[in-house]
Amino acid sequence: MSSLYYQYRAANELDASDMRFGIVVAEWNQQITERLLEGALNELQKHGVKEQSITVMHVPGSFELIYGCAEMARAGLVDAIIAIGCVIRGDTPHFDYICQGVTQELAKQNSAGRVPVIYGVLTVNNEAQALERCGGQLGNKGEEYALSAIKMINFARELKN
Ligand code: DLZ
Repeated sequence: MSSLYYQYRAANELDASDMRFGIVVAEWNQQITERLLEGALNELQKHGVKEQSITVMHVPGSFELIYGCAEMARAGLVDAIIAIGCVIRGDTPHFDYICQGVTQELAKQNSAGRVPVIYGVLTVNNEAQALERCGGQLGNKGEEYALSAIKMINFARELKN
């Protein structure tokens, strides 16, 4: 097996005590995004992340996650970024433009390879679907975002070692 083989680790084996995280949170649909943030913070704490190693910044809406994450990466202070937003379908095509814009631009930031950006944007048809995903029947997706961020930092570190 190659020495570059990425080692799979179960969630309970992930130690993130020396990792730094940036979290950019959209204020639109705050009743959802703040719960996702809470889920992410709880999960990071479970894996030993120090409070001072987490930078949380807010932007007005999901569209501004693009600039927020790009600037967070440029600042060079974190090992991974979690973008948290919630876009709820409305009566106009706005939903599609925001979702496409954010998804494509965050994808580009990932392929630029500066730091991994975790896509924590719920794109849902209604508020009920969002509530199910931020602490309801389907759990809190914020926890998954945090785990993905830890795993991506490990991925980058293993490539460098
Ligand atoms: C304008 C708008 C609308 C209609 N819906 C949402 C939404 O469901 N979720 C979200 O995060 N942001 C929404 N926004 C705001 C845009 O993301 C953005 O903040 C504005 O278009 C200003 O650039």
